Amino acid sequence: MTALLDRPARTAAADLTLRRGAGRVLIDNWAGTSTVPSRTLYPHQWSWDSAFIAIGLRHLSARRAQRELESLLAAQWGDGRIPHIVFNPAVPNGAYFPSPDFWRSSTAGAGVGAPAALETSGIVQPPVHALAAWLVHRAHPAESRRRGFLGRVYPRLVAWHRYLLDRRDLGGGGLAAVVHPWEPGMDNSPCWDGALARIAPADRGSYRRADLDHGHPADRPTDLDYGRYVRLAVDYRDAGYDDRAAAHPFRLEDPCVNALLIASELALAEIARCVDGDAAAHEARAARLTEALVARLWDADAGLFLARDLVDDTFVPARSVAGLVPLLAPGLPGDVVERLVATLAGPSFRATATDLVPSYDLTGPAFDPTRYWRGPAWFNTAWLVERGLRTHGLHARADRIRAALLDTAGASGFAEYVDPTTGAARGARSFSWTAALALDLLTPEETPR
Ligand code: 2M8
Repeated sequence: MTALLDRPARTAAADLTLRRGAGRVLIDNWAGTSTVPSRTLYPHQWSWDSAFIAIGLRHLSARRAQRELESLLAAQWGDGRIPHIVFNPAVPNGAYFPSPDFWRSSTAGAGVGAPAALETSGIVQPPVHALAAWLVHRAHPAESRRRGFLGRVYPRLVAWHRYLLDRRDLGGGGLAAVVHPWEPGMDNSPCWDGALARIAPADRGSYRRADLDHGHPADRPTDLDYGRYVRLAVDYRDAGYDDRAAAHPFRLEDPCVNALLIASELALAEIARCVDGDAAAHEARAARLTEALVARLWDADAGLFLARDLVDDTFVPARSVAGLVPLLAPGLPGDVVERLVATLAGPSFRATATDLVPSYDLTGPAFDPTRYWRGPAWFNTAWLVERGLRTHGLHARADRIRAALLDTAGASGFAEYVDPTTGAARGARSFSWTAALALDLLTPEETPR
């Protein structure tokens, strides 16, 4: 019998303890208008973290969940981009690198509409925000209507998607591209190794890493990779963060980013129905994106979606959890769904000891159970795969991931990520999205997820 079937059923008492613990993490990490991912490692506001956090916060306080998203959207640039970090001016410069004086958004990004009154990074993260806004609304529609929440966020979310589909369709095939490994959120994934190898690293003496003050060097990206991250960010900044001018020597289409865009376009369709927007246009866009995703990123031999490197127009062979996230798209062809489910249940992605989904192929040549996004299991991707399985009515499989996520979130002290082969906690503890997404899965929804 497999570990999947052996997992003991959760008790009401265990759920209550977990709910209290998750709530405590979110309260402790609240910084006044938004939530930090971690008090130690990430002391500012991160874009896709805030979206996941709002999805959990909605069960504690609808008002606070709305503010989480509103504070992020207040940092939106004139060209529609939502920056991946919004800096808290009260936090000392050296607490996180790259810091505001590195990105210089208010001056370097002025030409493309960076806000003048606050500092942000210049790159983006995956578009989970419209999905989060819709879920936040649905938790408390009356409170949402009273505050005019959807009416205020809708135009900003539309502008955000327009940025991704206009300025970032760098391959011309109707998908959004990422231009830095931090953009897809899976920073150190083996998926970026080939494309990063072409980038000359910045001089090691030109910056100081702050992540190693809190994170273990064996878990975090190497110095060589960090140098390349810095080089890409400096060159983008020096091109004024203008996608029409930047060379973008690192440019790829990522399946997770585009799957989230599809899910968020469908959420925008729901929001549009509440605010007199054009729901049909959002649905049509989601359908076109789904077609493009399958046409450009599906690889039947690999059994999952792959990233496409736009520099040489080739598939990236590395198999990562990003390739399973398109389960979120309800319009996927049936045979694609079947293959994804088989891949998920096979030796590459079924970590039998934990039932969690590793970030990278367990049997792949670059697998490392502890190093950042090169194998560890993360809770946000487990939540996305769980939701994707439910999208296709695969509730029994989703239930297993749900139980694994809840058990491991609690046992690991709401770790940032875990070793998928043992469940051992890695990275930061009391990590916000781990707490938020556990809280979300503890709370039944009125309609199936
Ligand atoms: C990690 O990324 C940051 C850079 O954005 C870092 O390594 O310093 C990633 O796990 C990313 O997905 C996440 O949003 C961020 C904050 O939790 O940390």
